[in-house]
Amino acid sequence: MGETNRMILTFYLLFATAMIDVVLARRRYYQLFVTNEDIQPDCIKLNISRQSTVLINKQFPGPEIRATIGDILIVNVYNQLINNEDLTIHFHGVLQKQTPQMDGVPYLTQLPIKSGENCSYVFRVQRIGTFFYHSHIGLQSMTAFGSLIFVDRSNDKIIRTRYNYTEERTLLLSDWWHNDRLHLEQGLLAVPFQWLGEPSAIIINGKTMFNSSCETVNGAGYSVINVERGHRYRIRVIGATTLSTLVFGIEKHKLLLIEVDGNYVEPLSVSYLEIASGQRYSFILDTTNQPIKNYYIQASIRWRLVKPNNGIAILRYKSASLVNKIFIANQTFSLPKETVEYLTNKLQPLTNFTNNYNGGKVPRKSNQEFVLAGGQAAFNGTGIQWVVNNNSLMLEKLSQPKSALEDVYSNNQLSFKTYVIKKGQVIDIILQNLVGAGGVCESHPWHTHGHMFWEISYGDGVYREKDTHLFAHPFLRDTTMLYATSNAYFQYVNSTNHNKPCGWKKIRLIADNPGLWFVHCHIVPHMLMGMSIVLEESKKDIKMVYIPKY
Ligand SMILES: [Cu+2]
Repeated sequence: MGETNRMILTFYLLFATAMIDVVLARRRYYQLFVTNEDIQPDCIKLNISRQSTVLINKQFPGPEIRATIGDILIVNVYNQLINNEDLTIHFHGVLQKQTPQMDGVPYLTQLPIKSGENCSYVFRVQRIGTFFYHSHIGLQSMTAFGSLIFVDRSNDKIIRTRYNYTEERTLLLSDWWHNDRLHLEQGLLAVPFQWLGEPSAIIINGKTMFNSSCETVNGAGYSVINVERGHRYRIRVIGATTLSTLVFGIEKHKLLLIEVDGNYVEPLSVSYLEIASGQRYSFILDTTNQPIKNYYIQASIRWRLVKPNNGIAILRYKSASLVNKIFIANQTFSLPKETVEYLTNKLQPLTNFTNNYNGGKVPRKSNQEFVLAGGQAAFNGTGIQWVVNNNSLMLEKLSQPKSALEDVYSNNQLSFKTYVIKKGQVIDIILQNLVGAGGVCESHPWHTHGHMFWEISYGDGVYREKDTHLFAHPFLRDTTMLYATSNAYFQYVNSTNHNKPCGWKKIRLIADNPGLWFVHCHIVPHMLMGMSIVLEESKKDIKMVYIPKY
């Protein structure tokens, strides 16, 4: 057989194998109806119209989506919003290999779903772990989100056996404002912009009580997590906040941390978690030696000056008396203050775990390195914006007739700057934290679409290559906190470091996923005000595989 013929045959065989694979894979269908609803998640009835709150299937949080590795996931999304609002759904942490068009970023990977229209997101489930889906338009994700759990029989059995847990629970943490969401959104995009202010409440699984003027007996206004003494539980915690970075703890309980952003790590016993927007964790909760009672579950804001302290849920042991405790906001057990570099360099990947990305190996060197310096800048005509390398990228204002992904695919010029990375290369990105317009440093949770990355180094002030000290055991995640390391946010104004850069973090990734990938601060107002860039990866190798729905 000639070389060419053999290549053609190989191609067809590969193609045929892929097709059989797609045909045989199990399909899992979900329908998401997105509507405007009036809700009072923190028990406070307001004298304003809350019709602009966006819910999925009239639930808060939205329904859980759960699938197994290898499944084809089909999520049909119906935009039934009033006010002519656009919609897209992003599957946070899903790498979308070969399906970059399913990433749900408006004008970048798709045109928004218009009011009255619908769209099917179809992709293959490629990795296990804790994820979530959320709207990627405006501030809709304040309430339009839900958990996304991917499992795999053999790997989950290993984990389940190792930690001997029987059941799972999921906690979604979010924040809530006593203002109209659309009004807040318009303020952020106005010239000059109007900041949305601090949230009124921290919400756990769709509930809390703003203050103790609500019903306090039996914890009627709080989410209740039911457990039984003598068991071990896997608790998945999802940071679905719009703005807030939270510390999270359970009264009188230790948390055995086992998963970070969809990657298993060597277990670490902690007394609390810090969860920024976009981050996820799993921990094991052991109820063996605890008195049968009701316990506080608490989430509190850190890294902001004003901190509503009302993020409460209840861990209720089976047979615990319903009236043995009156839960009152602001009187819960105390969680630690701000901790710089909370888990940085303190975890390592779970060893001998077959499902590890890149065989569990961290590339020892990079081929390309660039700095993303995030801060604020004032522009003529638009006033102060959030920027990366002095450029403010606001995707929703692009309003182009085609998605950028389609443009790149057809070799058209893009209307915005991208960061080009090449196939197979190892890329180092330095996230440099710059002082904001008010002279203060803030913390920013940076998220990469299409990629996980290793955190490999960090430091104070301005990044200098000679300051790089590679971590011994880098672990993978997809959302990392860029801390205000020179001085905490709340001390900065009075410090001698005033107006100096606030620290940096270096991350490493492998360019193994051709596409256009959004990289941004996951604080939604910062993202909307431009704190984002686009990775243009291996343009010539971009594939947009359309998987049949049936
Ligand atoms: Cu930010």
